[in-house]
This record gives sequence, structure tokens and C-alpha cells, in this order.
Amino acid sequence: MFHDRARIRVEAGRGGHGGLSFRREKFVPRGGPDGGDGGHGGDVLFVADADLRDLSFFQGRKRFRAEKGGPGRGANKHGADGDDVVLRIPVGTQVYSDDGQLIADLAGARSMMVAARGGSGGRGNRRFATPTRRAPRFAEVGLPGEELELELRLKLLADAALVGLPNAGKSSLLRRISNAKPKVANYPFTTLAPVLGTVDSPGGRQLTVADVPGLIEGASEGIGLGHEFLAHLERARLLVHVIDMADGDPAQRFALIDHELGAYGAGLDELPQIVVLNKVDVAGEVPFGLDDPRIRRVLRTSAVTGAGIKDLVGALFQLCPPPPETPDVPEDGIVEFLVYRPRPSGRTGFRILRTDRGYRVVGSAPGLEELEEALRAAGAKKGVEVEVDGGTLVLS
Ligand SMILES: Nc1nc2c(ncn2[C@@H]2O[C@H](COP(=O)(O)OP(=O)(O)OP(=O)(O)O)[C@@H](O)[C@H]2O)c(=O)[nH]1
Ligand SMILES: [Mg+2]
Repeated sequence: MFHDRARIRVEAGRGGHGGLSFRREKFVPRGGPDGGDGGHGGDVLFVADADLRDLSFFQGRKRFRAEKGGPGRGANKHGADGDDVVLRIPVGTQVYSDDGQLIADLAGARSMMVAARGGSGGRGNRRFATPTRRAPRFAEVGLPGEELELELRLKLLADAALVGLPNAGKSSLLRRISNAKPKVANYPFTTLAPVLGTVDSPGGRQLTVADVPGLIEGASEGIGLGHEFLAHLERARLLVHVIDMADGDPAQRFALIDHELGAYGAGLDELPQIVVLNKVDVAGEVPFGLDDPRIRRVLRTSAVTGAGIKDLVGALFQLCPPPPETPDVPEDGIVEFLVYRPRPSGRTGFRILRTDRGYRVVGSAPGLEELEEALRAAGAKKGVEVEVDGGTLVLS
């Protein structure tokens, strides 16, 4: 099965609590504060991997949690940073928030994004020592990590995509022109999932061409298989419209598919096209006189005899010129992803300190409900004393 969607939950690690500790030495009754800082919580990251084809990995696992930061300890020992979780996704995956907003588009191999940021570790009590406060009896708790529900949607990145009615010979043509070996058979809907092939030019350039399941009338409304896969045509630069010449009036068949492309929207009916009149070996000379500014080339081919195949490859390279600028790959090899919606920083106006009696809230404390939730998440148990704004409350 080809999976081009997945819903998952990502949870970054909480930062480790700062240490609350005092030096113990022989003959030193009250040593100085020596609580180390908590470690940073692990992040959940996405990395676009050119070797992956779909999102099937996420059908089995839906929840991903990065490790917590370790707590700071006495003798100024800092807690260890939590391990990140690195999730590999296919190139062309778009990341959406649970309210349907596009957050990021990982359109380049090795592009990478932090999906959920780990919380920073709390500072140990040693860091709060001042000349007037030599023995701070509190330390910061670590901040919570981000937790998000995300939807992943794969939209294949291909230079050109083959479209047409079932059985027109799309897969046969892809076998002819590329390294891909999609299944070919004499019945409709042989191809059930998109297949990508790489086409080589004599000059050494390469193009990727996608073969998607055949479209039928009503595809844009969900009839047949095609509509689920129309999204994969959105990012193609060129459509190769394959028409079986041995099967009725080509202009009428062209119009049928064209109507579905238009009804789907997303600009599919504005893409330049090569019209490929296939099965010339059995059809003979069928006229095709359609005049349409989108049709850049009309070719007659046979996937069986190989007639017209060279012309098809030539036209593909001519009509898919190399992209004008290649993005610079930075030294670390990590390509930036496109950000559509910057996330709020997640900073809150308050921090929770752990004291030797309970907890203290500094900064502008939020409403009681949110505060209680934050305290519980920081590990505060029922009955514990919390100092807020000069007063004390007991967690119920
Ligand atoms: N005679 C002849 N038969 C062809 C040609 N191209 C494809 N065929 C045959 O047409 C049938 C369908 O070919 P496919 O390549 O599977 O067609 P498709 O467009 O991928 O079909 P779907 O995957 O169902 O959408 C197969 O039996 C092919 O052998 C051709 O140029 N000439
Ligand atoms: Mg096919």
C-alpha cells in the first residue's frame, strides 16, 4: 500500500530539573550551593530522505517521544541532554498543524526541521548564589517540551507527470523512458499507487517522471482511484497527457481528462502539456487537431515498438529546463525547509522554582488552572506547598 498521509503526535522531552544541593565537606558545616543545571530535553526532528517513497512507516507508529533531560545533581553535575528523535520522511512531505495550517514543506533532500522543541533544563541552585544570598534554597524546574498533533501529507516532487485514462499506456511509456518498472497489464487500474521514474538525457541530465493511477470521469469528485492521487500532480512542471489512439476520438478523451484537472483545481489545468497519442502501432493515423495554448507538443508513440519514444524523451528535457537557481547547500549539508507559519516561541511569562519545602512561582503567574497543570507537569504532588506572589497555596 502507498500511504501519502499520516497523523502523528510528537512530544519533545522535558528539560531536566536544576539541582538543589549544598556541598558537604568534612569540617564545613554548611558548604556552598552546588546543584548543577538540568539537561535540555530532546527534540523531535524531521529529515527528508530521498530513499523513502511514502509515509507507510507512520501507519504502525503514531506517537514519538524524545527523551527528557537529566536532572542536575550535587557537586555541580549537570544533567545529560535528552536524546532527539529523528524521523525520516520522504522528500516532498508537507507538515500541517492539527488545525490544517501548513507549517513546513520539506521539498529538498536532507532538508530538516525541528517539529517539537525540547524544554530547556532548569538552572541549579548554584547559579542563584549572590553575595547577599549565599545559600539559595531553590532551583529551577526544567521547562516542558512542545507537544503537537501533526498531519503529514506527501506531495510527490516530479518534473513531469503522466496523466490519462486507465489503460492508455502510461506505465508502459514510463518503463520505456525511465529506470522504473511499474506493472503493465491490459485492464484498467493496473497502477494503484504513484510510481516515480528517473529519465536520463544523453547530456547527463536527469528528470523525474511520475506515473499515477488512471483518471476517469468524475475523478475530481472522488470516483475511481485517480482523485486521491491528483495532489501528486500539483508540483509537476509539465503534464504528459497520454491518450490511447486505438480507443475512440482523441479530442473527446482529451477534453474528459482536462475537465477533471480543472474541477480538481490547484492550477492543474494551467500546466503545460505534452499530448502523447499512444498505441500508434495498432491505431494508424488518427487525426488530432486540437489547438490549445497549453499543448506544447503532440507526439505519436508506441510503447510496444518504441516509435516516437526518443522524441518524447527529447521533448521532456526541452520542456523541463533545469531550474534557474540551485539552492546553496550549506556546509553542514542540511538544507533549510520552507516555513509557512512561524510558531510562537512557547515562552511563558513565569518560571517554576523547586525549593526545599515545595515550589515557588516567579514572574507573572498564569490562571490557577494553567498554573496547577504546569506544577503537576513539573512533578509537584498533591499537598505540596507553592509560594506564589508572596502567598502560599497548597496543591489540591
Ligand atoms: N499495441 C500497443 N499496446 C500498448 C501500447 N502501450 C501500452 N499498451 C498496452 O496497453 C495495456 C495497458 O497499458 P498500461 O501501461 O498498463 O496502461 P496504464 O495507462 O498504465 O493503465 P492504468 O495503470 O490502468 O492507468 C497493456 O496491455 C499494454 O501492453 C502501445 O503503444 N501499443
Ligand atoms: Mg499504469
